[in-house]
Amino acid sequence: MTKPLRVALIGYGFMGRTHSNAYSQVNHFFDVPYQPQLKVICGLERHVAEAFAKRWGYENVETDWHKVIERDDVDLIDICVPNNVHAEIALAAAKAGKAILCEKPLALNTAQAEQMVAAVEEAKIPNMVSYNYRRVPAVTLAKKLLEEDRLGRIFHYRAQFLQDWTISADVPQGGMATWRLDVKAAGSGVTGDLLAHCIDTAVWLNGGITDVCAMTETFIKERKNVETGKVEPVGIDDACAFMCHFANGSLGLFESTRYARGHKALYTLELNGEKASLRWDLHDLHRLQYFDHADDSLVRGWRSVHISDSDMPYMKAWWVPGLQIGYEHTFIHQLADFLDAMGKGEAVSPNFRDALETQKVCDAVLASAKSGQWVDVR
Ligand code: SOE
Repeated sequence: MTKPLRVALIGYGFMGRTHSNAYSQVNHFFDVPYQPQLKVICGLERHVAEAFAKRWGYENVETDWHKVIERDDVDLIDICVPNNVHAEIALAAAKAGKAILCEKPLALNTAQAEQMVAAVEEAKIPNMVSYNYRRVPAVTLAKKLLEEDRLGRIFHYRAQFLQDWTISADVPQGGMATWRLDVKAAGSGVTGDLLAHCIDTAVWLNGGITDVCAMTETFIKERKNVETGKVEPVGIDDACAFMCHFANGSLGLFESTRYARGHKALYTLELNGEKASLRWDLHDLHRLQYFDHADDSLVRGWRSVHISDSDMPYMKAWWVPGLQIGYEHTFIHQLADFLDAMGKGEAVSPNFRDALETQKVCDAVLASAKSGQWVDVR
């Protein structure tokens, strides 16, 4: 028996679409205890929200998120708006006792994230943050291999997230499509937007990060702001690289940029252990590269494991062996796990508290880039 879960989605951009798709699909593929009901879509522009409601099947349209929180026909608030509004909405939703799914990064900074964690924990409401790449089956498989200690002692963790969409100085900042370039809306540049994904996955796979040493660069110093119409200084980091220590003694190297011509969303990660190594690449997301030193030396080499058989994480729910899935499925997996945990009254990961750890690393990275010193992650 599934119970209805009345959903209010705040934000009708790119993430609003990925989440809406997940609500529509989850019960077709997963036996979860809830059936999402698309109750309300909320966005600033009524005509856009109305078109979105029509396309995805939302019953109601609101333009003021405060009204959404006040509604008693809503159980879950899904926050898909720019980062600077996450905290305000989450605090109000927690006060109203609603479950919350929040897009990443959780907040603009650690202080805000701490307040948000306190609010959801005090209200005892189900909460989750959308670090979706954990739920790529190949990445979940990497976690399983690490839990089985197949890699042995870990020496190195390496991750990159490379894009190239802001190279032109004509790309503006601010507004619906380019708020990620406006420091007031985003909080930071690639550190909060892209490295946050890498950090979330890294901490999940390899444990906590203790200290960091970073550099950032803003290649284009001024851009037109869509909202004010004026050319304004750019406050975000266009690129960031950092090295770090993990609590398990391994060394980490992370790099992210929106200036890597030719790379659109190239998230790669690699772990090198005493017994084995593994490597994953978002452009080939259904494969996990695996090297096992215990293999017969005559045929030893990197294996490219195609993740499609039903014994692979999440794959039992999908098609038949050999047929792969993609990016949008990670949001469906995330929702399935959230609903499942909610039904059992259990916490899901990454929840607000997990995302606070990522926020702390991001803050330490930005502080280190500013000071030029190693910074402890507090
Ligand atoms: C930015 O371009 C972006 O859309 C991020 O905001 C997402 O989190 C990332 O998954 C893809 O790139």
